[in-house]
Amino acid sequence: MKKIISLLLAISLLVLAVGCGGGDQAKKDDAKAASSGGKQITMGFSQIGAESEWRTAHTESIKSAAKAAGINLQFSDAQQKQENQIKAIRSFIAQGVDIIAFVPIVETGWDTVLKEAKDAKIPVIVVDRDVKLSDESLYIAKIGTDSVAEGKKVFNWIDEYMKKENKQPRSGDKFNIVVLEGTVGSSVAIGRANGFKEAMAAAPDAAKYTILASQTGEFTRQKGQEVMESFLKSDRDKIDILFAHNDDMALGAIQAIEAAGLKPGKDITIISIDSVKGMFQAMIDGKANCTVECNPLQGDILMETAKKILNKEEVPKNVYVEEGIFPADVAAKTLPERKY
Ligand code: GYE
Repeated sequence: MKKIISLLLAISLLVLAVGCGGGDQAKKDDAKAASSGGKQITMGFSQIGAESEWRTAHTESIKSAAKAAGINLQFSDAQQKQENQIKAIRSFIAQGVDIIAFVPIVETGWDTVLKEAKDAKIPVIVVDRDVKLSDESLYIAKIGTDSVAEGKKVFNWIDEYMKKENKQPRSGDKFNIVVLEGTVGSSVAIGRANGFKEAMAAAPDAAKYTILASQTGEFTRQKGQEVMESFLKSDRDKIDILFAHNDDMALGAIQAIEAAGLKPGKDITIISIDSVKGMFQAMIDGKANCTVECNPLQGDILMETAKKILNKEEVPKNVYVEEGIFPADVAAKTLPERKY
């Protein structure tokens, strides 16, 4: 099923790319397509904030895609607070926008406000993260990434790498893992943690690994550094592996590891998720080992989906964007091709 959706996505992105390649005429056509019944489409979009390099790329993708599609975007930044997102969605409803899209900072607590949107007959698209609702019909479509799959990829890569490099635990007989988690209650932090643990439990050599400590670093560089400092204070000579739920926290942690007199990427194997340019540079510098891709370029598919919904066309309930994995040995070759 996922393969089919990926294929459909690839086809629609291709169609989009072709559609955008025709210069002025293509732009005029897009603008025409973006108006329903002669009126320009207005989309209310609630973003969660600007906590990471990934988020900056995500916001940029949404804004430029809206422009290219001729959609009037009402953009609101919630500064990491769910209550601000709920306020923004209420104000979009009061304004009577044509469609609402939002990134749910946490999984739960959306039923009431989404019911208000439904009552006002405004369709809702969930972007990037997942929601847990009592009634799935409160949103039309979800566009984003598969965080459970990302967490699994992280563990499986670690297991393969430790064997390939013939790594030995720094103390005792098990590899000690520390985890920097994302925002508490967010679907991505929950999914990445669960995917990682599931893959670990299913591995034939599961007994070789143990999670020594796991704490939130709130997806920021600063908090990642602080929490890693505290991990190192108690377990400096035990930690073998760091799994950070995003690259920014890994980059903060690298500073803490160096300050503790250890070699990031060597004494401690480091893997995180996102694949932003900063992490590629850290890998080129020999300070990190791998990044699992999480694709923030969701703008075009979001605008395309919004137009289809307003044209009363069928859209898939869940669209996952395609994602890769980049170990350090491909970093130098891959960095010039990276778009974020
Ligand atoms: O991994 C992280 C960001 O929701 C997938 O949020 C997104 C995550 C991303 O701040 O860097």
